[in-house]
Amino acid sequence: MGLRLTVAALVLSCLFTAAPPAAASPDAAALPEVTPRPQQLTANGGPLTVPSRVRVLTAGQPDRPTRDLVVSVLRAAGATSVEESPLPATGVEADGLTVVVGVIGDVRVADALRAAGGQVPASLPAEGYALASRAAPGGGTVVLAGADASGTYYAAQTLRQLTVGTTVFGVSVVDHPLMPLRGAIEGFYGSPWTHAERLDQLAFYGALKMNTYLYAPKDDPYHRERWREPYPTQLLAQLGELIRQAADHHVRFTFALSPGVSICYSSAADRAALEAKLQAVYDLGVRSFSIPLDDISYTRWNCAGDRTAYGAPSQQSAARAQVDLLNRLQRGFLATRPGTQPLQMVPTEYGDVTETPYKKTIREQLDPRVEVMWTGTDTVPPRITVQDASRAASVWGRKVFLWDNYPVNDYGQAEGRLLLAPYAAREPGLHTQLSGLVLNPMNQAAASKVALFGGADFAWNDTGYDPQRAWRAAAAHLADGDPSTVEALLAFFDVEHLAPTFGSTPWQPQAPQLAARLGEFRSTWATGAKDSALRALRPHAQLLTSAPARIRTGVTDKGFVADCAPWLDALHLWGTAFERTLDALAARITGDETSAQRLFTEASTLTSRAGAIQTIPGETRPQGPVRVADGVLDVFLTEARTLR
Ligand code: LTM
Repeated sequence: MGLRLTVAALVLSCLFTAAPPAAASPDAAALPEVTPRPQQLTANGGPLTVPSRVRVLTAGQPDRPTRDLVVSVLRAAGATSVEESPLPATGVEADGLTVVVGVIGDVRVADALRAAGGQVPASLPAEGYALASRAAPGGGTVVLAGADASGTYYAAQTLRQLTVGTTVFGVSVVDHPLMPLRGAIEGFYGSPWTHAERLDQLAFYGALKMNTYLYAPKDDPYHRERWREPYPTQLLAQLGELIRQAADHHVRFTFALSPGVSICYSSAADRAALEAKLQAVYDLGVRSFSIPLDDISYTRWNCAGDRTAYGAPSQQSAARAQVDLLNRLQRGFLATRPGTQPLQMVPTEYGDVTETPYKKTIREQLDPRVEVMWTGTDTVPPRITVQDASRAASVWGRKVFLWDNYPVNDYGQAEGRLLLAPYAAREPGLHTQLSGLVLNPMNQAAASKVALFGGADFAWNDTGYDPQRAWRAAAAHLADGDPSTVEALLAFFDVEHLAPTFGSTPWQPQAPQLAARLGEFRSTWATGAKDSALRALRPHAQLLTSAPARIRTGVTDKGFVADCAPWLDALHLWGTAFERTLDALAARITGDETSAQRLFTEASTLTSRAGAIQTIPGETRPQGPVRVADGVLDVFLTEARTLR
C-alpha cells in the first residue's frame, strides 16, 4: 500500500505542522511527518540519495513482509538493483548505499546503528525500534534495528515515510508504542465490510503500526445469531485469506464469537460447539480470540439448566455463568494450544464504571489473564479521561481494553452522517490505564480511515498526540500528498464533522471551520462593509462547490470516493446553493432585488435537491438523507434571505 509522500506533500505537511515531533532537534521541523508520531526523532545530517544499486544486509532472518517492504521502498525511490546478503561480522562496505536490517539484540546491528549516528537505547520495549540514516560521499547507511520482528517491520514503515522521491532523510529515531494493543474492531451493526475492504484495511493497519484487527461484525450471522454453525467452506477460505493478510502486515487477527444471544452456559454441547468454532480458525492460524457478551439480556436464561447451575436469573448469576465459560476457555482451550494470546471479552456492562454485583463477580472470579473491553463512561462517550480509565481499571481489576465507539455510525443519531472529525477528546496519558485501544469504525470502511489515522497515532504515542496534525496527515495520505486535494478533503471533513452521542448533544460540533467563517461574515456585514464580507466568504463557497470533483480525481483511495459518493454529490449542490446565495446578496447590495429573488430561488431548488440525496441502499445502517454542514450552512442560507 502506498503512503507515498510527494515533495509537494512534504512542503504542505511542513506548512501545517502544529508542533515538531516529540524530542525533535531544531532542524527536524524540515523532516517529513511520520505517523504515528515517533517517541524520539532527531535530524542526523543531510539527506541520502538512493542510487540505482543498493545493498541490503540482513542479520538473522528478518521476515518476508519486512524484507519485501524494504525492497519496495528502495525500488520506489529509484533503485533498480537491490542485492540482499547476510550482514558480515565486521566491515560494512563504505561505498554506495547500504541498508542493514535486523534486531537490535544482534551486536552487529547495534554496531552498525552506532556507526550510522543512531542511538542504541539501553532497553527497547516490545515492537520498538531504532533507525538511523546517514549520508556519506557516494551513498550512506540506513540501519533498521527492531526490538523484535514487529519492531523491525515498523522501522521499515518509518523508512517508507522518510523516503520522499529519491531521497531518504537523515535521521536518528528511537521509538516504541505506548499501548500494547492498537487497531480496529469491526464491531458495528449493519452491512459488514466486504472481503476486499478487509484486505485493504489490514494493509492500512500495518502501515500505521496498528497490530490488532478484531473480527466481530454484528450482522455476520455466523458470528452472533448462528454462532454454533460452522462457517461454510467459501467463507472459511476467505477468513483464511484475511488471517494471512493480517500476518503479512504484522496485524493480529482476533476472531470474536458472540454466543450470548442463545448460549446455554451449563451445556457441554454448547461449550463444545463454541470450541469447535474457535478450533476451525485456530487451524487457519488465528491465535487471538474474543468472546463479546455485549447487547444481550443478562437477566433471563436461555435454558433451564442454567438456573440449576447458577441460580435464579440475575446480573450476578449471569456474571458467574460468563466467568465459568470464559475461565474454561482461558484455562482449557487456550492454555493447551501453543502460541495463543490471552482471551478477550466484552462484558454485558461495558459502558460505565459503576460498581455492581455483576462487575464485582467478574473482577473477583475472572481469570486475571483475560482482557476486559470497555467503551468509556457511555456507549458513545463525549470524552475519555485518564481518571475514567483508572476507575474502569479498578472496577474490572485490571487495565481495560478500550473499545472506542468512534467513528461508528450505526445508531439513530448518526443517520445520514459520515463521521470525519479528527479522533479527539481522549486524554493523553490513557496508556497508563489501558491495555489497548481499538476503534469501532463505520460501515464505510475507507471513509473510516480518517479517524483510524488518529486512533493509530494516539494508541502509539498518546502523550505526543495532536488531533489536528493527525487529521491533516490523514488527508495527505488519502490525497497522496496533492495540496489541492488535501485542501478539498479538509473542507469536506469539516462539513461532516459532527459526532453524535446517544443523547441529543454531539461530542464534536458540526462544521467548525465553516461556522467560524460565517461568524466573521456576520460581524463584517453588520458593520456595513457588505462587499468586503461577501469577498471574504466567496472563496470558501467556491471551495465547497469544487471540492467533490477535486476529491473524485485527486484521492488515490477509490474506496474512499465510493464510500463518500452521496455526500460528495450533496456537497456540490450545497456549495452551489451557497454561491447563488452570495450572488443574491451581491445583487441586493446593488439594489437589484429582482435578480436577488431569482438567485435565492435557485439556491432553494439546489438545497431541495441536496436534501433528497439518500445514503447508499444496503450499505449503511440506519439509512436516510445525507447530511452536510447541517445546522450551519442550511441555517445561514435561510438567514441570508433576510439580510439587508
Ligand atoms: O459498543 C458495544 C460494546 N456494542 C455495540 C456496538 O456493536 C455498536 O456498534 C455500538 C454503536 O452503536 N454500540 C454498541 O452498544
